[in-house]
Amino acid sequence: DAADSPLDLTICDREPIHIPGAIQPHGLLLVASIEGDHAVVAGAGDLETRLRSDWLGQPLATLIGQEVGPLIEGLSGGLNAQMPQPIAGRDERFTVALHRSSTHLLVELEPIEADATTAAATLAWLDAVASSFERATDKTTLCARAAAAYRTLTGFDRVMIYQFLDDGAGVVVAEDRAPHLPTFLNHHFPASDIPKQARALYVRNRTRAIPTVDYTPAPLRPAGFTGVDLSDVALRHVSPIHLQYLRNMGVGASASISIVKDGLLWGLIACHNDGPRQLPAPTRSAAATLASALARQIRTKEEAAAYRERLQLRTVEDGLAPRLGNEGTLPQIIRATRDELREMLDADGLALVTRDHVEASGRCPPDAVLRAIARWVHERGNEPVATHELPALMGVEDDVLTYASGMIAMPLRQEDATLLWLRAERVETIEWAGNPHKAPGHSAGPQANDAAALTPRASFASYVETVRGRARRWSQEQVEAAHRIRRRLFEGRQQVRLRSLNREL
Ligand code: BLA
Repeated sequence: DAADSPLDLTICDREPIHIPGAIQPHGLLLVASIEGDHAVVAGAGDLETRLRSDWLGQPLATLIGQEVGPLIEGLSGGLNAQMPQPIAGRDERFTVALHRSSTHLLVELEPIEADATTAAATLAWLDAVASSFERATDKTTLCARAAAAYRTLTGFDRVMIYQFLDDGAGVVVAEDRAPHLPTFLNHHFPASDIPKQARALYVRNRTRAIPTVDYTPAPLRPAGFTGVDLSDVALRHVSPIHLQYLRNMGVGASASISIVKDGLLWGLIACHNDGPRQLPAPTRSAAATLASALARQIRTKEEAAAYRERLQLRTVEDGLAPRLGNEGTLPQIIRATRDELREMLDADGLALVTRDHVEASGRCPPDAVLRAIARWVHERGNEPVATHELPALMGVEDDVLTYASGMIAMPLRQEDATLLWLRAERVETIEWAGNPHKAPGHSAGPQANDAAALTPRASFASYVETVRGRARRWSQEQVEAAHRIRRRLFEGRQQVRLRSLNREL
């Protein structure tokens, strides 16, 4: 069964989606020369009926009624300009966007509805929503507000805030949807659903609109222009694999707005509609602006939470400090502070392993296992270790480390000892939208042996995966606090040594 066999998902990463040689046919594309009067040398879409029959070879200004010279002067690439005024076609009005590829000027015409909301009204609304983002007390509230706001702005049936995880997979952290739709809240999606090059494009262009998943692509013509780089073109024809994916999901139109935090793609605002639905250029601009405000507020909320946690940890540390510097042996000091040390980092167990002693508190594996862990830390270079999946890191059965699936290890070199904070296994259930392990398959059609005949998975029904050998993650603040504890213990020991040295002298 091809669908069960592992397959090379890098094939998805290699699809050259920036040069599809065609556009989505709801708009028009003009390809003009960079030089001279910017004569139009190619195009795509129904230009004859919707713009004018003799478009080919015309100077750009004749077709779009405005000079572009001043805009492109001195530019060597990377131009993305939305012209301020729409232009008239035969029976409709178009917004005009200008891009510059390495070889040509690319001019996109997108139909705009007559009753489009005024810019002023949109601005006022954006302002109000942005301040409601600011007032949100935490990230969860913020994302819930964002989902609702984007549903209002776009009018789509379902809006999800989709956050990428470390491994490129992602999870829906907030959702606002029409009542008849099933929920994807908290569902995970594998990394291969949004391949690498697509993610790179979504950093470069902050919105992606697919007004209908059932369309006939409009090829670039005349022939010979199919290799033009359409990276910046909003009308860029969509990967057939992704169109099939959306159809399999039962989605009629899709739009995504990138959430870019500190230059990295943090997530997407993923919008679905049952039937076809446009996301016109002015709305896309508003959506992108709001996404910048959202990204900033996500960062603010994360920083505030980290600050609160740091403050709380510092308070506990300050209370402990005098006792960490006490007279006595290291095991004596740990015995006197072990409960506070353990609770401080929200650990299940705490252990000090010295050459001839194990001092354990809370839920810990047997002494022999604690010794083995300490030995492993030592052999690894005797550096601090923080992990939420120790079995995988040590290459040991999950069952051996049930009480030590998570660990922060602090070697105390001067004392030839290791201090361990441990967290017990928390069997994780991850709800996937469809089974990720048989995710994409090869089509059973005539091209079944062709690598290009990759198909997205057919089912998005909930699939619950059980993951073993993991504990709750340590926060950055907790790991830093463990480092500070180590330093205080070390300084405390130094004081003790100095004092006893002084006494001897
Ligand atoms: C693009 N895949 C996308 C996009 C999303 C997803 C949001 C951006 C385009 C859009 O807005 O529709 C996936 N959609 C999701 C996810 C959610 C969602 C995760 O709503 C969850 C809420 N896709 C596959 C496989 C391949 C693949 C196997 O499943 C490759 C072989 C490809 N996905 C693929 C490609 C694109 C894409 C190529 C880029 C489409 C483009 O911009 O042209």
